[in-house]
Amino acid sequence: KGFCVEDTLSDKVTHIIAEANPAHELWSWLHGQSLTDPDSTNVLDISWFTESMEAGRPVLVEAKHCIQNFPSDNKGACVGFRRAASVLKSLPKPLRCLKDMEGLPCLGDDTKAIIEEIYECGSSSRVENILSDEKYQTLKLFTSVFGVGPKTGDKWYRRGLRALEQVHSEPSIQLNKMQAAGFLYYEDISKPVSRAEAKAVGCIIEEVASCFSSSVTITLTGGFRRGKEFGHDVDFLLSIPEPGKEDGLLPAVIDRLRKQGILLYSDLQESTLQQWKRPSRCFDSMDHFQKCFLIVKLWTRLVEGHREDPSSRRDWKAVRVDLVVPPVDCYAFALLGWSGSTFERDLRRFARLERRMLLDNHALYDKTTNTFLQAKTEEDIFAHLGLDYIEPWQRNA
Ligand code: DCT
Ligand code: MG
Repeated sequence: KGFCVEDTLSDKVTHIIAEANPAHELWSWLHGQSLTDPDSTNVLDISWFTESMEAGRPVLVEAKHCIQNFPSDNKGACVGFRRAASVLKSLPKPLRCLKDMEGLPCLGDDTKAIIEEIYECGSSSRVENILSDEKYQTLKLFTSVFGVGPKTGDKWYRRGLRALEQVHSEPSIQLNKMQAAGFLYYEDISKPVSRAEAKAVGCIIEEVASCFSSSVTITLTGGFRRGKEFGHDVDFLLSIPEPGKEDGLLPAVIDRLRKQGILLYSDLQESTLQQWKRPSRCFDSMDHFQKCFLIVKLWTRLVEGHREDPSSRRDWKAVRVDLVVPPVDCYAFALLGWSGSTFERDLRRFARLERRMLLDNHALYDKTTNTFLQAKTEEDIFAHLGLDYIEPWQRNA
């Protein structure tokens, strides 16, 4: 949403999940690297998680976090703090006193000063200043609307607008269709979606998709597949075994949801797979599958464990839903990509740097043999990469 500075990690660095029994290969690779930041002469201190590994502690450490916290003078305070926060989050238990900071990697002087202040005064003045900064607050508010990115948020801020009501009542502002839906259903879609709600949405999508073809399968992806209990939306992959038959699926799903009176917003994006393959296939962080971004009306009575709330004005909730339809030969790659989180990006980097392979949401290409490697399952992809399989719940970065 624009508050995150894009990762500028060294290309030398990849993702590792170190548990009691880690992915040893990644681990050894990490050790074999010269962990020097390209922008400075600092050398990353990995002694802290080496110790954890050697002690065989079941510490879920993401080496990425440690590396991201690698101090560097010119990457800005934002990245430094984000990295420090990641290290703190990856600790098996919270810091109890200042002494617990000792030996932790990548906590720079600025971060340490903030932690010290929090221990001494209960809060950090620097953090409080940012949180109460008007521009920060306004951009956070504006970009919380579906369809509003940092650029639009900043434009509205520079025009002197500070509240959503002001934007809404400003006659010169033309909201696009997405932003209009974002405002209309703001209250609902800014609330987290629960797993029970995701399940109820899954039943609806399954039912409407099966009207198109009984062979459609739907798979819950995104954060829920990684075991999260709440998300900001619900992501599904839809798949049809017969190649070529997927084209009409999403229009049919959208049409049926509309006829049922539960389609509040839809944005269908046709597949650009064919055009993009010509004249040459390139590897891309965007995918080219047919997909749609929806807001659906979910009747609360359909949600398992739902209790009637007499004070509630409505018996439904607007929920954001993303549906993606990859062709069957891309299914495993799409599943890996859409299961997130940033794990996929690190896996791509590992593939490229360590295996001379290119990975994206569509395919895996081996540059050494100049061949596309087929995969029916995510396990096949990990096997091609020579890695132990990493379960979705272990991919929460
Ligand atoms: N993704 C992708 N290509 C896109 C959009 C998303 O590969 N064009 C991946 C990244 C994560 C995953 O799909 C789902 O996206 P989100 O719903 O944004 O992330 P999430 O992990 O499901 O987060 P949340 O729980 O908040 O929904
Ligand atoms: Mg999601």
